[in-house]
Amino acid sequence: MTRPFPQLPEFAGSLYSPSRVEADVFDLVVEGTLPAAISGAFYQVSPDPQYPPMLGHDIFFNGDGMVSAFFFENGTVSLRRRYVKTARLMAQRREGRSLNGLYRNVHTNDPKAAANNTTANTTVLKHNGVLLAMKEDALPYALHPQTLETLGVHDFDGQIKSHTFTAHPKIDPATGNLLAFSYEAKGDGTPDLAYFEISATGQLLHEIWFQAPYAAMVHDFAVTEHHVIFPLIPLTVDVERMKRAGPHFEWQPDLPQLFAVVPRRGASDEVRWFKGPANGFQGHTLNAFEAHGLIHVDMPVTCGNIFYFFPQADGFVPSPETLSSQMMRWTFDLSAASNTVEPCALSEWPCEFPRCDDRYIGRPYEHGFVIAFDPQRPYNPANGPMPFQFFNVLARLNVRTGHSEGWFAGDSECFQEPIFVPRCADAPEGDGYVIALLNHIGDCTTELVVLDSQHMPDGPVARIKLPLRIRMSLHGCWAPAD
Ligand code: V55
Ligand code: FE
Repeated sequence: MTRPFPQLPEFAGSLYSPSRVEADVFDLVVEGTLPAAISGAFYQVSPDPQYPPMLGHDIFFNGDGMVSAFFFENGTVSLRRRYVKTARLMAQRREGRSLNGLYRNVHTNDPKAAANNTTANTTVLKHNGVLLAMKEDALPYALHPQTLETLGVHDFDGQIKSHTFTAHPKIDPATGNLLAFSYEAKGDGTPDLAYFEISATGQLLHEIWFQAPYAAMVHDFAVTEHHVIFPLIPLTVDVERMKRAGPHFEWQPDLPQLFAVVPRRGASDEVRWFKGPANGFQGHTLNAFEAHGLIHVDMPVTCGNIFYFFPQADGFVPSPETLSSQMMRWTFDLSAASNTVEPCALSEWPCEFPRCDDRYIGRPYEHGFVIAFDPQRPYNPANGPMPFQFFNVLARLNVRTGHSEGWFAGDSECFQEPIFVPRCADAPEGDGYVIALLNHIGDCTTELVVLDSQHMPDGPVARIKLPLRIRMSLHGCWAPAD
C-alpha cells in the first residue's frame, strides 16, 4: 500500500490511527494478581480500516471490523486478533484499495465493491456455538469462537428474512434466548422493524414485524421480562438523498425521541408509541425492567446530536462542549392513556457505554458499569484537543441510590467500554470484576485492566500489558468458559 491514511482526527493519533494488526500473543504480561476465578473470553470489536478511505475522508463507524479476543485461564491471559473477513474486506484486498464510499451509502461505492456493504464492526456476541460479529446494516458474520476464523454470513439457517440485524442483541438470562431486532428491515430507508426471539440452540421462536412512522436509526433497544422497547433516535434516512451521494442519516432537531413498546410474544397491532422531548439522543441501554405495572428503561441521553458526522439539513452540528449526557430513566405506563414520556436523571455524570450484570438483563437491578467523563479531573493538553468519545473514569453506578464511584486513571488516559464478570456463578448482583481497555494517549500504549467491582476507586487488581496499541472500539461481551 503506497497511500497513507489521511491526517484527520478519525485516522490519527494514539486513539484513532488504524491498527490493522492481526495477532496471536500467548500468555500476556500481567502486573498484579489476576483472580484465577476469571475464566472465559472477553471479546470486543473495533472499526479498523484496511485501506485509506476511497473518498479521502470517512467516519469512525465505517472501518472494517477487527475482533480481539482475550482468553482468561488459570490466572493467565492470551490475545488473538483477526479481521472479520467480510465480502467487503476481501474485495478491497483483491483490488488493493478501499472500494467503499460514504457510510451506509452503496450509491457511492466503486463498482468493484462487494454487494454486501457491512463491516461487521460494532459488537461481538457468542450464541449457539459461534461468535457473531454484527453491524446494524446487515446480517451478522459468524466467527469461530476460538480461532476467530470467519465462517460466513449468519442468517440463522435461513430463518431471519430481514435485510439487517441489530448490533445490540441481548441474551435473556432466564432462557439463553437471543433477543434481537432489525430496522430498515426491508432495505435502505424502509420504516420496517422486526423483533426476533431465537432460542439458545438457534430456533426462531417468535417474530413481530411492524412499521415506524418514518425510517430512523434504532441503534440499541431494551428488553424486560414481557416487553421490548425500541428507541428511535431523531436521525432519519432518505434514500433520495443517498442517491445524490448524501449521508445515510440526518439529524432532525424537531423530531421527538420516539419509543415503540411491544409485548415480546405480541403482534404488530399491540405496538404502542411514546414521544419524548425533541432534540435528544437516546444512547445505549444500561438495562430495563418491569415493576408494579411500569416499564423502566435506563440509558444515557445526550441533549443534542452527539454524532457530528450526521449533521442536520442546514449543516449544523453542536460543538462538543455544549453537549452532555446523563444516565436517565424512561418510565412507560401502559395503563395510562398518555403517549408522552419524560426522562428522569439517575446520575449527574456524563457517561456512556453502560453495561449491567448480564445475569440481570431485563430484571429489577441495581448496579451499572459505565465509562464517564469527570470534567474536574485534569487533562494533559500536550495530548492535543480532547478526542471524540473521551472518558477518563471507569465507574460503578447504583441506580437505586444514585451513588457512583469510579477510578480516574490519569490525565492522558481514557477507557473503552467495560464488561462485568461475576465473582462466581452465584455471586450477588454486581459483585465481581470490571474489565476494560485503558488507552494511554501519551505513550500510545494500551492495557487491559481488571478492577474489583466492590473497590473501584482503588484501581486495578491486575493490569494486563499489551504489546500493541488497541484502537478505540465499540462493544464486546464476556463469554464464560464452557
Ligand atoms: C453506532 C455505531 C456504528 C454504527 C451505527 O455507536 C451506530 C453507534 C460502529 O458503527 O454503524
Ligand atoms: Fe452501540
